[in-house]
Amino acid sequence: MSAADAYQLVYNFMSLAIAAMGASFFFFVSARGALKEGNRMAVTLSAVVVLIAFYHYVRIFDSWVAFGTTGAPFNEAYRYVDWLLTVPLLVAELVLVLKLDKKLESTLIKRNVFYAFAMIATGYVGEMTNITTVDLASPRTIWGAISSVFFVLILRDLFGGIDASIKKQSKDIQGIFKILRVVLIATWGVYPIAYLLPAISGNLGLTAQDGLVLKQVGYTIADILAKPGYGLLIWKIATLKNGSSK
Ligand code: RET
Repeated sequence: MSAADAYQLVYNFMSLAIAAMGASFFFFVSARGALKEGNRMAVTLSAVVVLIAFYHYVRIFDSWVAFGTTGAPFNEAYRYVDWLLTVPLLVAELVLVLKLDKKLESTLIKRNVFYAFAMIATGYVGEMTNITTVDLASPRTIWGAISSVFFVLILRDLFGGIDASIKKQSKDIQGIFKILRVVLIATWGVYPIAYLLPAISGNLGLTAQDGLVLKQVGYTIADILAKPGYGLLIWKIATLKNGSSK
């Protein structure tokens, strides 16, 4: 891929992300009004998440354009600040639609907000180191591994919460929870893989530039699926719960 094509590909995905975040914000804001009070909060959080992401993608896009035109360093920190704010909210919205007992709900939210902060902060330290070869002792690998421990703890807790909730649900809702479980793994799992790409590009027969491009495209697609996409599933669950007594 030429440098110009690579630049354009990332540019187009970032532009798509701005559109997806902005459009889904309007959707979530209008859709929440049709829900009963008790089901509304999760969808409100989706709206907050995509608004935060909309802002950050505007900044990310600007930073990419500056990088492409003046060679100024691309500011990856926007992504990490975005995740620092949105991942705890995404965790909270999932826990809210599980409708667990209040004590378990509050424990799960508090614990996972902490795990999310720790996952992103340690990942950021690793992200700031740039390597283009596999080195198990490199700071990127070590911080990435520490971050992954928190990642596994979050997934374990959320899956445990879904399991505790799913038995009490109607068949329709059970089906969506199953989809949500797959979406959670399939989208959140992209982030650590994208993080690794610059380091393993050489082993995959790719150039360092390919590694960086795939990382940016990977993070961007994952963000579109994990924020608006996931928010739509949460909205669907809230809508179905709205019509049932459970
Ligand atoms: C990092 C560093 C390397 C190890 C792991 C990571 C995980 C990141 C995740 C981010 C999720 C972000 C979401 C954003 C949506 O708004 C930090 C890349 C495990 C899971 C869901």
